[in-house]
Amino acid sequence: MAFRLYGHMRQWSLQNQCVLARHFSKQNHLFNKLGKQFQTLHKPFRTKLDCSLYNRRWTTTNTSSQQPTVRTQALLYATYGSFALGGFLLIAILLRELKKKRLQWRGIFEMKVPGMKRLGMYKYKDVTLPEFVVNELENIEKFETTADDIWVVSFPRSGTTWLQEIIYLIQTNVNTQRAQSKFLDTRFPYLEFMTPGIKEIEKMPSPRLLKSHLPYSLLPRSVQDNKPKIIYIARNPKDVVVSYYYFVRLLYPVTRYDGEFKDFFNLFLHDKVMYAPWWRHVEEFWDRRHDDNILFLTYEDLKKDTDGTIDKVAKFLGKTLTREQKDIIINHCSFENMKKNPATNHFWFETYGVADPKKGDFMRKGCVGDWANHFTEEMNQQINQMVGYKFRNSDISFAYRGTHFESDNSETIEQIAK
Ligand code: PPS
Repeated sequence: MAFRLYGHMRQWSLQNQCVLARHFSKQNHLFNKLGKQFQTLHKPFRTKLDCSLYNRRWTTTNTSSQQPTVRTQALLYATYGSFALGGFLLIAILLRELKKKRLQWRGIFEMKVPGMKRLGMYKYKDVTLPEFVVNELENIEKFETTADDIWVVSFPRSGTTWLQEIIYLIQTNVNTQRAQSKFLDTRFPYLEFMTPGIKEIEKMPSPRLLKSHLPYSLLPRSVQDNKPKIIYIARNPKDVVVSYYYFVRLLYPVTRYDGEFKDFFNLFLHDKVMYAPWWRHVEEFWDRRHDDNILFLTYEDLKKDTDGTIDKVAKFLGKTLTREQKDIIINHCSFENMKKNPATNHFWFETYGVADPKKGDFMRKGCVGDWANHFTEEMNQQINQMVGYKFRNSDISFAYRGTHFESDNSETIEQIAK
């Protein structure tokens, strides 16, 4: 486009101006008409617009001395504009390519995730990571954790928030007032997220409470050396994928994802959702469940036996709770209470434009087995096969309805959903 315009200019100076003027005259026939109307309608105004395209007739008969200047100027501006635009585009493309190459040297590869229109997704060490995590990878690797730190780690949508609130209360001598006075994300920050950011987290006093969705293999190197306490929470993959689907849609302003459930299900199955593969995430912690600094929990156990699971967590943290304290925790951390508590329900997502309130809530249903309302028989078989295959050498099992059982192939979805 820019070259064509420049060509027109060269033509202008070399050939008869009238030839070009005739060319414009044809193209601007409509402009001429409009110009005439404009002249009659806005006569007093016209004198001010001496250089306007509207108050000239671009015809072969017009030989006004100003005519070529106006046209030349217009063409010049258009040329400069095109060059500038082209230049910016070129620089943007070059910078993008450069960033891509730099990431590739570090083993980070950009991915195409169908439906994820806004959020950039990458593969690093076979893990799917969103752009905001990739930007922090170097700082994450270098982050110094201490033996006093307490971590909650999970694959997204596995009950992290629930467990975080329980741990916060256990650690603060069940101070519910303090818990209600600040957002959970401030009290118990998400390591790899932009806010508050690693620099701020580093300044927090010990013992720090930290949340991460990273698999064990991508946690900071210091985790292996300093062995902080890590409480891992896993959830059955069927409920994870349903909860995750609604979550990614909720974050529409960030993800621009509005695909159907079956499409998201396929992304999950093909390890294309953030922090996937799910099975590897779980396996890495399951294999370390006997380590002194690791406690492995499940969402389904926390749901079925909240009391007993709180005891386990307290014991792991070296705390003893009275019956009364436990009751306060159970009540404060019930689904209904956490859903209406602004410090835990992530309503700030909406305030900061991260979530689209029309698409639902962060705290959705909080139950075991909602997958049966979304899965087809085929999906159910696919997940069962995936779990069976990936964990073929493992003794792990998942509860899909609140009780553990090895396989639910024998029951139909309708039976399970009841
Ligand atoms: S996130 O975004 O990854 O941190 O989400 P996460 O907190 O891991 O998981 C969100 C799901 O946990 C449910 N939840 C609860 N269930 C029962 N009781 C309580 N108190 C509770 N708090 C959170 C939440 O509703 C999400 O599950 P779904 O199935 O979508 O409702």
